[in-house]
Amino acid sequence: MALQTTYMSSSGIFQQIHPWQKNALGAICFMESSVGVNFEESVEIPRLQLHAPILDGAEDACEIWLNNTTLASKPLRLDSYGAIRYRFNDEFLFGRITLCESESQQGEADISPLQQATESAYRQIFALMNSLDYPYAYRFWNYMANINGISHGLERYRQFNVGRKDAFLASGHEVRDQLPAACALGLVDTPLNIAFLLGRKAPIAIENPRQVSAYEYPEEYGPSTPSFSRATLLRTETDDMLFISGTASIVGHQTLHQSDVVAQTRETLANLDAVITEANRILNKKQFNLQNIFFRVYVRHTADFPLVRNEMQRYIGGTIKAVFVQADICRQELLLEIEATAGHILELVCTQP
Ligand code: 3EB
Repeated sequence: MALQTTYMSSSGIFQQIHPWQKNALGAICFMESSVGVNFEESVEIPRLQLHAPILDGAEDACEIWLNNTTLASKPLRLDSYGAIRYRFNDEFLFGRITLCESESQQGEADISPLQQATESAYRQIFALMNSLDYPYAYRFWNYMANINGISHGLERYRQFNVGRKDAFLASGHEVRDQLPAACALGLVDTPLNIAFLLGRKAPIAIENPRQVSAYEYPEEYGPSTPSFSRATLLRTETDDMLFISGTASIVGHQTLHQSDVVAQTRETLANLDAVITEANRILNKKQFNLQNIFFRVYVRHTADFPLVRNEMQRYIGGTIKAVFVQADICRQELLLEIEATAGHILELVCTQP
């Protein structure tokens, strides 16, 4: 068994000495408020701590990435590199980097702080990949403040795209058909926060036949195209893991169903279905479907949450495995974005000690 992911509450994480902790590569935690939570690094796993309301009532939700091969082999190691904290073994590395936008000001004055911070963050990540010999990035999670805001004559998401692309180009990673999966969301009042998953086995990059590849978007979406693929598929000896990028109501390169959150939900699910079908075609078996993948749903307007959930329920049927959080989406007209992981999802790891 290679990678596994699970969800638990942060109180579960902070309870001491859970056996799963020694297999945890890292965590991405969403929480409404930080009050009452002990943020001390009592748990030695790299953790992205994101301020975002959970829409189904929970106080917080942490996605934990586990590597269970380590049960039988060497323990995971924790280390840092520049502003990166990471945990790793011989197969996988999970890292996170947090940069304030004012921290990287040495550059030219006409380059925005967000663009500079983004380029700096990605350059550090690529340098780490080089120095530790993890040649492949499977997945990036990107969170920034005020993603639709405009400064320096450019929307902030587009500034992010310029900084990211420049770092990809500088390090030789801007290769079509070999880009990692990703998502990019806006949160209230956050520094630039990036988590990533690296490895030593090449993934297969997957595109969506219904969509223009993001790295080929026309210039109307900004001066630099977004450096990501629609999904990455990781085949190991024991199983296959699918990392699906943030997916939205985009067909071709155009946003569809402005102001209609139900129709956007349906279109997004059709896109997810198309990506899954593409993965199954490459695997030559019906491995993945909408019922056996785990979703994280980012909803722009809190009030839309019941409409999104109902439409997902209607479209997919059965029990859907999803966490819903409030976040801003990278195009002003987009009302939701859904990312997904398929492979080995643990239903529950956390039990009372
Ligand atoms: C889109 O399809 C919607 O910039 O990393 C989705 C996933 C989106 C990842 C990124 C952006 C990103 O263009 C937005």
